[in-house]
Amino acid sequence: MAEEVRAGLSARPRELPSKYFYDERGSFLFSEITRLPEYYLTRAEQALLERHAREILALARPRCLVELGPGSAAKTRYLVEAASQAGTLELYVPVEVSREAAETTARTLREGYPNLSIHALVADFERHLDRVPAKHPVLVAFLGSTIGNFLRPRADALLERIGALLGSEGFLLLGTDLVKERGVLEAAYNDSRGVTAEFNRNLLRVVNRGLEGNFVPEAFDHVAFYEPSGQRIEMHLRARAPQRVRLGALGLEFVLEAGGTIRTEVSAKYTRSSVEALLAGAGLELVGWYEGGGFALSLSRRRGSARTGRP
Ligand code: AVJ
Repeated sequence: MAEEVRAGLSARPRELPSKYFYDERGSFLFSEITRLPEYYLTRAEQALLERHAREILALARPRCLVELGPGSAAKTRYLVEAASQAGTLELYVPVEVSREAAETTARTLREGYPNLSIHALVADFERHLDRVPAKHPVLVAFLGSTIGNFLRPRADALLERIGALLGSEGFLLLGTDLVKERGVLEAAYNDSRGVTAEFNRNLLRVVNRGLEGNFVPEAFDHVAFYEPSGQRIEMHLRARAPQRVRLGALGLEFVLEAGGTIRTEVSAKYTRSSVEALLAGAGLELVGWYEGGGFALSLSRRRGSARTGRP
């Protein structure tokens, strides 16, 4: 965290890594976000999983399901349920930065599926995918449009590592939010109850705690807007008044001028062709596309993969 925060705050625009939103309070706030009327993403993806999980699992027939950043296991259930119907699944590996979230996910699934082996991996999936104890064939689930948090070329590098994990037999199930009317996108990140604003400010609390910081979260405004040229939502925090920021653990001190901003998240929006291009850049090819409610699931595998993908 120290090195990422130091690098982010010296960059322009100033940035903080969005993976640190999710401490206990942040995870709670995010689960509140998923229930907001404006935040359609989670409901849309769940509906797609409900409708298509069986077909997807019948194609992929994995022995091992690896889920990157599952958070709460709400969506995982559809996959595990469908996989146990396909009769192939032996091992579930949630990969989570947050130990609490990893353990909660593992516990929830252990109750429902006593015969499934679960190996929770507390790790940053951008760095430690090589630690995944995969049994092949594997299905990697990367849901929630979390891929959208990574700007290119970071997204490309991540997908390449996922491709390596898939090997010649594996499949990737990727959730991506779709480009749509600006008003709909911006409302999803500017909810009327201000939950997203609190979620955004929570990042400063996490950084304060981790790095002996003195950010005053209440002194920042939440700013979220669609950036059409990059096809992405950006979230920023904007200082209402000048602040002298100190991060004790970094020996870092700087002045944030009034109106100065820190970018806390990018959330890319896609089209079918931009998803295909992103996958192709990592040597992956699309084998299934499921779209609805402004969201899409794509199933892909390595180009020239050994398996036909037939049930
Ligand atoms: C969980 C990262 C996909 O980008 O939409 C929700 C997080 N940020 N509201 C997203 C989020 C603001 C979310 N992801």
